[in-house]
Amino acid sequence: MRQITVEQHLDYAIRRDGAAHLTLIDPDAQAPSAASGIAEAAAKAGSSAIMIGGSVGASGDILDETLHAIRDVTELPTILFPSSACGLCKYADAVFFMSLLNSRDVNYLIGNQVAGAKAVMGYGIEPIPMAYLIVEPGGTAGWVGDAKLIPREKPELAVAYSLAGRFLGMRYTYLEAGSGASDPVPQEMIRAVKSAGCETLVVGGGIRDAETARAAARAGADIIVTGTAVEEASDMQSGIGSEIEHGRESETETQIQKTISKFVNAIKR
Ligand code: 1GP
Repeated sequence: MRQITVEQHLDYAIRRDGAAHLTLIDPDAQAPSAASGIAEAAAKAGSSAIMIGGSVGASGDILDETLHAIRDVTELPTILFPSSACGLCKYADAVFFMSLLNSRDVNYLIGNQVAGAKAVMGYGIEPIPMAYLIVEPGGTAGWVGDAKLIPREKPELAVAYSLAGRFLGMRYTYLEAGSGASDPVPQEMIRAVKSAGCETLVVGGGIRDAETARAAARAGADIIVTGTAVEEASDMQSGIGSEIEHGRESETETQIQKTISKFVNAIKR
């Protein structure tokens, strides 16, 4: 039993370091054994929690098995990042209980939340209320969520959505450019949303290097999410691993860890 909530754990990390890093694992992107390697490296590198989710295929057995594999190797909190009620899992600690406020589809605004609320209660998962906003280019999440993408040059629209979320009781705002986005969320937009009083601002999508992560944190992001960069490091690591077989596993292990460490260190105050 945790002594503090996951939200308190994240608040503490943000207060201590200026910003926190979350490692995103898409259960559909690798085998559970590889996911556990990423989680272990994330813990060693100083990531504050593991986010688990994906736009398609992140549900059922593979989700359960990925959660088990992660929990076997680390005590870092696990936070679900579901694209629908199917992305819920009783083995997680918390869930970003989010509404995609700029969706045109009622299912992403409130339908899935209604479908999943009883499960969240029954499983005893901590819900963290979040306004989820998808910004251009938006990627798969934008397409699946039928988002009316926030134009990159319109920070005032992101501010209006974030304020609306806050007034509805959402303590978190997530500015999402889409996984693997060619352009991350603009700094000006991050600055505007944070200056307007957003309590906890999460930024992700297309953050591939330490400089971009640092710039987002300096602009006002409280939490930086990276998925693709870590996945690529993991793929590279398994490539190296299969070439050299056994023996240098601990050396190759550091590929993922190094990648995550760069983000963690870059965003520290
Ligand atoms: C996607 O914001 C996250 O929901 C992470 O994006 O995969 O581009 O790091 P990346």
